[in-house]
Amino acid sequence: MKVAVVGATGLVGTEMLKVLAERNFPVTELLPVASARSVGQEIEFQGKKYKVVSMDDALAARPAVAIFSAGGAISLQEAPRFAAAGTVVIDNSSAWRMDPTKKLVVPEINAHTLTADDKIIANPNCSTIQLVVALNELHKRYRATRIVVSTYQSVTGTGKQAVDQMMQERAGQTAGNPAYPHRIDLNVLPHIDVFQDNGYTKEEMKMVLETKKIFRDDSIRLTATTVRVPVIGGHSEAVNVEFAQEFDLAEVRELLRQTEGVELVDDVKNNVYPMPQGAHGRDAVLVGRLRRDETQPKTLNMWVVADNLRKGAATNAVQIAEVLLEMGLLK
Ligand code: 2RA
Repeated sequence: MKVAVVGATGLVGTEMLKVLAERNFPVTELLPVASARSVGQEIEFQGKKYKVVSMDDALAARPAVAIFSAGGAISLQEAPRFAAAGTVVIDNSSAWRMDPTKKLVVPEINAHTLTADDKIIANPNCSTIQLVVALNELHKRYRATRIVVSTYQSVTGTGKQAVDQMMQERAGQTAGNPAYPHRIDLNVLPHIDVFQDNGYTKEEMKMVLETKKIFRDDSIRLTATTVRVPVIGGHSEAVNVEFAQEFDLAEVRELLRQTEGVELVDDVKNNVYPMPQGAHGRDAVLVGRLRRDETQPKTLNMWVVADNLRKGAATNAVQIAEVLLEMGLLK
């Protein structure tokens, strides 16, 4: 199967290639697409060398599926061209996520809604994916009514420029080409993406809007504070969730053990809890620090960690492609 990866040389694109290979997705011909300056650059995939190609050359090759991670502007311009040519596009940018005609898919939750009509499919934001995977079975059983999330997001969510800034600062240098308006090493920034008129950032509003769309429940009240921290390996989230129904903590644990994509990591007596270093390079969403919110009934606190480049982006996108393949929707 011809597969295009648009943004193939970025942090997420590189992870997409890794995940496609790891999961033995049936790629017979890879079309790595990147910016004009990268065309001709060689990359290796499954022991074969491929040259980076232009967007037009990838389009002309008529791939069965194109996985995009190249920013919203490129997705808005190019995804419809691929779709019109018969390619199914899975897009990791925010361009299509809130489009009412496009599906926003986390396979463990709503892959069953996919049909042959879905030619552009949106991959949710990384911080949303790990939240809804962790909440999925709990929401079905107790119905989440209000969610308060504080995130601690890895610099890898911004990209290579941010990782370079952190490492240069860590080495005692002044960052040559900083990604952030402030120092990130030994610091935290309560600022991810741009500020909106309501005082929230776009990252925070993504969690609000995407969670409602994925759970198909506009009544869920969610408020978020998203924070950049000098970490690699994954995003962490402190989640306070109020349910419509009272819960039993032992049952919550069992439901989490049964939740697809979740790994319960919760034994505080032995200092066992989720951490980015435990999530790095893996696809599981780690959940721990389970405890009641003792200030009000029907409310649970938990700590959720996942590798934002993997389940938060690349693996979720490849899992969508796998579902499409299983459903016979990729030609
Ligand atoms: C971030 N979730 O962490 C956003 C996009 N990857 O920067």
